[in-house]
Amino acid sequence: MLYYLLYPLHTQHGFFNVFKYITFRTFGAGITSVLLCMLIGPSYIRYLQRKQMGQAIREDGPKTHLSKKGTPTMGGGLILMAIVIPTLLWADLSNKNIWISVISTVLFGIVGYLDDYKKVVLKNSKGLSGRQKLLGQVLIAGFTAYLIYVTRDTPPVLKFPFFKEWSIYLGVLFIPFAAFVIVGASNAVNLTDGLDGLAVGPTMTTAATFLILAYCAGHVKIAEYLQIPYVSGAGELAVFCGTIAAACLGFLWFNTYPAQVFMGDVGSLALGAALAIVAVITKNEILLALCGGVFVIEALSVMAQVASFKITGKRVLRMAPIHHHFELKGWAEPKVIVRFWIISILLALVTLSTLKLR
Ligand code: 57M
Repeated sequence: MLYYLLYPLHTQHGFFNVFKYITFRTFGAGITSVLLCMLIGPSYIRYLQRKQMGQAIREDGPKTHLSKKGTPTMGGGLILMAIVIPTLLWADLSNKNIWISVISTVLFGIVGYLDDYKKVVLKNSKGLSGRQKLLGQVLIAGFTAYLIYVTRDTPPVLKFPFFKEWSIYLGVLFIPFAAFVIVGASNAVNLTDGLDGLAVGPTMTTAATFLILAYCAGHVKIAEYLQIPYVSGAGELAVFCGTIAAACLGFLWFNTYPAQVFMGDVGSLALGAALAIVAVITKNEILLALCGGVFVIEALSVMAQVASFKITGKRVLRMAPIHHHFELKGWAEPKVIVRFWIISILLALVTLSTLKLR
């Protein structure tokens, strides 16, 4: 919005010319996100406490988690506010990628909210059934993938890092593939959100990495120089990624150990979807799996545990997802969290290195 209101003034006052630059608007949006979290956070948490939005803790989890009972959840509402408001304020609203990303992220947040509401307010510990949740995610992801497919101006191909000539032409199969990536990422972040700040860290590093990837993909000269696909209009997603990273940074102020608030499914489902949508639009689905490697490992640990238990009756881990396995090995919660963050930072650096190693 500010782009429309203030950029035209540059003819009278040269300063407003700065609103033309995506970099300036990305920083502006990011700072707005963090400020929103800091300013609204305390009252939002008090609101959740007043409304008794306390987390119920499962008995079969690590015993150290029992002390977390009653921690307010659904803090993801704060994250979504700190993503949507600054994006609408600072991004170029004529950009289709912005609308597809924001609307789909909010819709995923609504699915998560319904699950949280059923669990926390209606005291139905199961929340939405797995089938209901998955159906909602698949429908939203399928519609999002369809929109990206019909509005794209690049061929529907799967690109590979390191091998610039490699690509797989997907055609209309792009739609189910993209939907799978979005639903998979959403659930992977959801599974990862099981320790204080554990999901927020990798989301921040992934969003910051995709801020750079989106900016490069949307810049003709940089895309040509790096020999990556040029995706017109993708650069504006740097503003959106900036708000995701900044909103997570602001939320971490309250979610860091010992957490004053959990994000809830309203946050985790939305954040996973948001990252995946940016990856799909910028043709970086494989880099999403690399950069979001912690999310992938968490999801694979659950699949391995459930498969092994079903086939052999034995567990491969002391408990899945893998962050609980390390807790049961005796690692203190902050140690597990920070070590997973370190891995995410290393994966983000490797992801960025693929821009040159082609
Ligand atoms: C999402 N939710 C956390 C919080 C957060 C198939 C199976 C692997 C499913 C999985 C599951 O239920 N996953 C749901 C993870 C929960 O966090 C809430 O959920 C939101 C995110 N969706 O925002 O509202 C608990 O996580 C802890 N937490 C923190 N700090 C945070 O900042 O400490 C969350 C955020 C919270 C809190 O204790 O209550 C969760 O873990 O449920 N199930 C599991 O992950 C369970 N694993 C399991 O059953 N493993 C089995 C088989 C099925 C694989 C096995 O290993 O044999 C574990 N989770 C729990 N108890 N709570 C272990 C049992």
